[in-house]
This record gives sequence, structure tokens and C-alpha cells, in this order.
Amino acid sequence: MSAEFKPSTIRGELNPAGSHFGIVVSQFNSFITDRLLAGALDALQSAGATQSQIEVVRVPGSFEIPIAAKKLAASDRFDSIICVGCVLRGETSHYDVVVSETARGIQLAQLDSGVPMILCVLTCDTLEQAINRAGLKSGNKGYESGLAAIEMAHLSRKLAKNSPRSASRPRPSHK
Ligand code: INI
Repeated sequence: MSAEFKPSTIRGELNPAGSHFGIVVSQFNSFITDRLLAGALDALQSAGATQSQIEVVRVPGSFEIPIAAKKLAASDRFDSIICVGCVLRGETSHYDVVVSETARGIQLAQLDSGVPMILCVLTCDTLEQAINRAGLKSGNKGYESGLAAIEMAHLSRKLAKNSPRSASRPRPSHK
């Protein structure tokens, strides 16, 4: 490949201007999810987003995240949605059901709606592992998710504009 062979590349920027963000937070294991939410808000605020660009929705558990995220997306008011939860392995197979159905539901919701959804659902064997990923040893996955949400919102808006065949999707009508 020659050095001149540089096809055009589209990527989202860490610029939240004009974007709106939904955050769906599971109340189950709120000790962890509140920290993830704080991390996501920190990332959004640090990048320049204002409160009026963010809406938080609380659901009982991770299993309920996909339906709430799908309804937020259907409102056409959001450019990306962060899905925050924490599933801890127990003694039964309930863990596996909640983990797989939550991830599958979030994936279906984003593909059906076309609104990017950020997977910030921790799946851990122990509370210690979750604590480490919610602000201690391994950083805060909520913060990373906030950055991903900004980038994907920006990218998604760019891709919509760039697509000559898109049926000019109306911009979300924000409140
Ligand atoms: N929900 C979680 O978010 N994390 C868990 O660890 C968890 N466990 O272990 O059961 C959990 N269960 C609740 C589930 O998400 C639903 O809220 C419930 O089944 C009602 O639909």
C-alpha cells in the first residue's frame, strides 16, 4: 500500500455541542450504579455538556434497561443513550439470564432505533470487582461510557448528514 493511499475517514469528536444524552440507570446495586452515573455525568460535564442536554431515567434492575432505552430512543429527543447497570454473579443461573438478556435487549434497541446505546452494565463475579470498575483501581466505566456517548452522538449525526440515500431523518425535536 502506498503512503498516499488514505481513504477518507469519518469519526466522532469529543464535542457534545448540540447533542442530547439519555442515561438509563438501574437501581439494583445502586451502590455501584450511582458511582457509574456520577462518572458518566462527570465525563459529559467535563466535555462541555450542560444539564439541559442530559436526562436521567431510573429503572428497577438491569433487565428493565432495554425497554426504557428503547422508549427514550423512540421519543426522538436523544442522540445517544448510556445504559448503566451492575449485575453480580449469584448462586443461581439468574445472573446469566439477566446479563445476556440485558445486553441483547440493549443491542436490539439500538439497532431497531438507530440511536447509539452505550453498554455500561458491569458484569462481575464479586462486589470488589465492581467497586474497582466504578471508580477505584480500574477507573470508572461510567466515565468511559460518557466519552463514548459523546463520540457516538457526534458520529451518528455526521453519518446521517453524510448519507446521500438517507431519507433525511428529522433532527430530534428537543424540549
Ligand atoms: N438486576 C441487576 O441489575 N443486577 C443484579 O445483580 C441482579 N440480580 O442479581 O438479580 C438483578 N436482578 C433484577 C433484574 O434486573 C430485574 O429487575 C428483575 O428480574 C425484575 O424484572
